[in-house]
Amino acid sequence: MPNHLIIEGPERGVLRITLHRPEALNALNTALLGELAETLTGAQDDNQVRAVVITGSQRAFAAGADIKEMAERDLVGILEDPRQRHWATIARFNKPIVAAVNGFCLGGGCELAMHADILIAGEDARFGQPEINLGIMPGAGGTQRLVRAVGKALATQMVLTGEPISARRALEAGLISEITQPELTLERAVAVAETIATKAPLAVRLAREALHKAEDTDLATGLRFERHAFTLLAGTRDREEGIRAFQEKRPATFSGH
Ligand code: DAK
Repeated sequence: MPNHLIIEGPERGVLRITLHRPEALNALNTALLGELAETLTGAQDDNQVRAVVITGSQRAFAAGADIKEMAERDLVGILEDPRQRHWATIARFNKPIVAAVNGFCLGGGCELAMHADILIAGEDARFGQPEINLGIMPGAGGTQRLVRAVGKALATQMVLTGEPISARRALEAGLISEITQPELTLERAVAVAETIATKAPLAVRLAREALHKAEDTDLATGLRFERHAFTLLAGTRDREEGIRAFQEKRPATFSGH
């Protein structure tokens, strides 16, 4: 049983994971990250889970890595840090993640949010990479994913000054896709995840992989991947079902085959 997460569902194809370390603004200690990695590993093998929502509290999505825990690690401790393995597991998760972000979303918290496929934030959310204030730098993808999400100019300003940006700025820059009233963020994220959960799982999986390719390959390679993935889907029963349902003017029921 996880101690630092609240797990609900899956309901209507959506598993909800709430980060729950209120005493530390959901700072990501090793135990929490391990529980998250384990939960996602289980969700990957569970056909009932078609999408995941990760959220925190109204006050904080997560205020970063646990600084108190980090203080105890020397260079060798960091080299052998089990958190790296947990981050790698989270990054490999192969179903869509929607992040519902309110309040502080800082450091490792911002990096975790950037592992999501879709970010929805309350108007009070603050995104930042304040590691520089501690004499360190982002270590879970913050320099790489942030540049891809908001562009080099804003990412550089955020990483080198440590100053956070507002949800409005994050929306303009492309880090998040929607802003909501803070009390509606989770509801909206769940609704988006439920919509995705009604789609053909194999199409979702391959479309997601193709979208990821756009971030780390050249255009020709990405287009080739898209073409192969598109062709693969021609062999699925869900494609037949989707097209037949359209012709018969009824909603499609996808099976994942
Ligand atoms: N770690 C541990 N405890 C934290 C915390 C954190 N990141 N953030 C907040 N807390 C704790 C506070 O210590 C306080 O607990 P008590 O002292 O009362 O016991 C409680 O949460 C409430 O915080 P505050 O009293 O400070 O609340 P305020 O509203 O006044 O301020 C704040 C909120 C978010 C502005 C402030 O707490 C703050 O600046 N927090 C630190 C934010 C930060 O610097 N985050 C970056 C951490 S470094 C890596 C992967 C990832 C990383 C590195 C390597 N590898 C895989 C290699 C990531 C690094 C980081 O994220």
